[in-house]
Amino acid sequence: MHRLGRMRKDVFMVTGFRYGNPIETGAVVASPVFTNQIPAEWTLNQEEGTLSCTLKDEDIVYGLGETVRGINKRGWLYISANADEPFHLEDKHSLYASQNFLMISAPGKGAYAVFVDTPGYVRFDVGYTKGSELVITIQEKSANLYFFNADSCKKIVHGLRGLTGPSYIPPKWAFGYGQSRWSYENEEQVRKVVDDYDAAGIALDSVYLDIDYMDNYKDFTVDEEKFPNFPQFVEEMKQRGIHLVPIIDAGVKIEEGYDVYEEGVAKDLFVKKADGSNQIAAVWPGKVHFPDFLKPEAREWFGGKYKVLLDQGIDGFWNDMNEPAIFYIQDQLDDIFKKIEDYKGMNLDIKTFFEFKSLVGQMDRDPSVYESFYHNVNGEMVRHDKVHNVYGFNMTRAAGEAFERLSPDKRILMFSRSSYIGMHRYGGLWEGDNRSWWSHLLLNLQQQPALNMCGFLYSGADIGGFLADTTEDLLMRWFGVGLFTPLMRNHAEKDSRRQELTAFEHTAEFADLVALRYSLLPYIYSEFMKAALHDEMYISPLAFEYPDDERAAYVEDQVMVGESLMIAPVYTQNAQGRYVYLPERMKMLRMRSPEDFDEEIMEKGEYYVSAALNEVLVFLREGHVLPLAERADRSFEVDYDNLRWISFEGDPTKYELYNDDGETPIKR
Ligand code: MIG
Repeated sequence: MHRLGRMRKDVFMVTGFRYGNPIETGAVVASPVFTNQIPAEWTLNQEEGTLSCTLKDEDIVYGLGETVRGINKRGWLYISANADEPFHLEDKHSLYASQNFLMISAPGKGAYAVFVDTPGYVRFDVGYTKGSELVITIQEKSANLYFFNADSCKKIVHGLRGLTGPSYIPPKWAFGYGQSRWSYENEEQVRKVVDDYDAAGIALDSVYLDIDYMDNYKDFTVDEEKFPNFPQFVEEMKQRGIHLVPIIDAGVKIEEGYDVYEEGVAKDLFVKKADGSNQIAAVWPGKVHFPDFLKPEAREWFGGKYKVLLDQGIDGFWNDMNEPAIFYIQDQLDDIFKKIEDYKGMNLDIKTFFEFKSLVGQMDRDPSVYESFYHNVNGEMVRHDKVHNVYGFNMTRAAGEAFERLSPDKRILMFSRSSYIGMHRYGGLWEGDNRSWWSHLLLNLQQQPALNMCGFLYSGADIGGFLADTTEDLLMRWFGVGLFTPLMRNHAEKDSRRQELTAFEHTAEFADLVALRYSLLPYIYSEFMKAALHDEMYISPLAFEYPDDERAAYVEDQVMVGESLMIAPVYTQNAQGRYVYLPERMKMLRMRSPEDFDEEIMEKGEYYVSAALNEVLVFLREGHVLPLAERADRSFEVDYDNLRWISFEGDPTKYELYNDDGETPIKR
């Protein structure tokens, strides 16, 4: 057991091309060579703002981070325009994030890739208009274009990380199981969650506080009626080994006497309208101002505010609503009220009825409001839509930079909803408001490798689904993925059925599955840390490990986890098992708990494999090992001195087991 140094080989096969006059995003930390040439595979039409290439039939397009559809992105139009989008449906073009990196590769061939670094909107037509054409349209006709070329996808991923910097590393406790709900309303309710988990023997490391912990949705406040002595309550939880993780929203409530509002106004740190006044928008608390996170002074100031909660014992946060999500802006609302007047007394007919209805009905999540406010970028007023996709990144950067000052000796958990490449240095992300749908279990699996490519190693989706009522079988099957995502959090919406593991019939089976997570922790943490320290991936597509295997290249429902494992979750309701492709000889582990699993050696090939509801399918590669710890109730109790090694002709003494105190920040 030892600590790893950072083995940074600055061998990224990248060339830069400055197209137009791009606004810097802060994504890139290295200084690659800029040339005035576009690589042969690509065509840049500077007048049109398009970058295109031809796709061969066998080409696979990887990347684009948190987007809809499969691991292979071919056949759809993806638009980088960060959106508060609670319907993660196949027909959507945008979700919360912009990760403008994609990579093209065919089985047995090398790979080439591009990172389109621009804070504005970008369209990725990946064979959507014409099957054999990839056309990237850059709205602002300006971007730093970074081109990669290598003999493997893995090398390009390594290169992208070299360019954009190392991935965020959370504290070790953030790899434990977390329970969340919108919202646990007060001390009693939080205490009850922990009591219930303890009584049921289900391991737990964290409980999340959603917006209702705040005093009237004011950032960096705590409602004193619900939490009369917050520091003491945080301490009580800490004594029980539980971390409380409060949410922070992007909007700052407009209220006289509220220090964050008053300071932001006094120091001139909010976004502006064209006339230079602070823009008035609305979210949970009603009217808010949005901090201008693109301004370094605003980042420093807002980041400093996390101290209010750090000082009360908090050591983790999640940043929400930072696309930014907006209910309405004041000018738009005034305009709507005016227009409503015009409809008074009218015979609302086929045309006017629907116009009238949409006046209010389509007020929120209206992207045109992004054209009505301004940032200060190096002294220049820049309209929001031109820098839209880096807003959430900079909110999280504000926090990450502040933690380096405020908590130099202790890692702080941070993950965000909105993101852009570069944010991966400051925090992880969760995949937003998914649903209790079987298709979203699969989507969770498919988003993980794409996020890993872009540097977002610490990530995961709301296990069991956020919106809609979950079912016990869906929640249990979700562990087939959730057991392996670095962020393992069960989160659900206010009005949905209770989704705590203690709310269901088969609590003991859930307890066993969570126990399995804790016994896998030495492996998960080792593999995550190696990926973070060496600029590699923790979860990857099969094709990255088996580049010559034509069958593996098109597998959409199995992924590699670390160096030893392949996972194949069951993601359809009422299934008794599933088909699995083994790209090599493997040892199948059908796992029910840390102590209870079957092992079976299987040759390379296609199989139908049965899996009961409480069984997770894990495949151990030949020549590899898997360490398993004994059960633990909290991550800090995991005993590294008593590991049991499952081996498939591997050598445990050769396995690079990584461990550390889980807390000290890692300097890279
Ligand atoms: O749009 O804070 O994605 O996790 O529970 C709802 C309430 C606002 C969205 C987040 C979700 C969170 C919820 N928030």
